[in-house]
Amino acid sequence: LQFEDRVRLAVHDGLFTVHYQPIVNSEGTLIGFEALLRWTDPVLGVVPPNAFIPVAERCGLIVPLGKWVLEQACLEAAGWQSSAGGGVKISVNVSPVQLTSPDFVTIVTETLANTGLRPELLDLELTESVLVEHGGRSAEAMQQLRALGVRLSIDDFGTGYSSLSYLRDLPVHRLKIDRSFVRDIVHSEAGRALIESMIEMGRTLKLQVLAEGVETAEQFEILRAAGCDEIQGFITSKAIPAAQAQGMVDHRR
Ligand code: G
Ligand code: G
Ligand code: MN
Ligand code: NA
Repeated sequence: LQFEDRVRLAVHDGLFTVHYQPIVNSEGTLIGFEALLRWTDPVLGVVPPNAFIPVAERCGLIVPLGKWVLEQACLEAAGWQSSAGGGVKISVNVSPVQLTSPDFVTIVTETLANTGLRPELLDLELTESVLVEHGGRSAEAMQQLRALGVRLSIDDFGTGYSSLSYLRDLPVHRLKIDRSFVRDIVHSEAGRALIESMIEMGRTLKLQVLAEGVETAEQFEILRAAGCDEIQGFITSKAIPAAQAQGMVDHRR
């Protein structure tokens, strides 16, 4: 079987699950989760998203798969609101193929209606690559999503090859600074200066700023002191199954 056919089969057989990685504020309080696809195949074993997402994008399967992730994540997040007294956000990755597919905005609208999730609790993560040419369908979809009240984040911020002009022209709410910028902030002065400048830029533009891949207390403290709003990484937890995420919400203080 070709890899592409394995992906098709896995979608058909319901072998995908959604896991949730916690996001905390600078005080360490849980404020949301990022939904991350997981695939454990009986033949291939655990297949990482970096292996199957590009294939799913190429063969178009990312559209139904992404729709399913969105539905699962919104359903889970709607459940968190009743137990947490509201306010736990959900972030969902959206590939450029999905964003520019003709009925994406309709799918988001219907998913919110069907699950009862408040739009401002849904955050869609877009990569900079989607904004390279920011006329066109991407920009139009982003404006429509903004009108719905949904939040938009730039994922892997700093790694794309796009110009920064989209930060002025498009309705972005949050920057998720790529983990490659976090790795060396404790030991490299230049690394620290760079991430502090990125945080400062975000704040100046009145965007929320999140740092990804935070693994140590020293990194957390540097980011907090620099004014970073939100933290995501192994320091809190890797992505966990839905039942465990629900448990974290239930014990939230
Ligand atoms: O933890 P991790 O290995 O899950 O994620 C690897 C990459 O796969 C990340 O870049 C992440 O954005 C991407 N990814 C994970 N889940 C999804 C998903 O549901 N949709 C899309 N488009 N990308 C995803
Ligand atoms: O690209 P995106 O940010 O959507 O995907 C998140 C990816 O980063 C996932 O593969 C996830 O497992 C991984 N990840 C999350 N937290 C950490 C961390 O603290 N350290 C490292 N090395 N990877 C992380
Ligand atoms: Mn992401
Ligand atoms: Na990232």
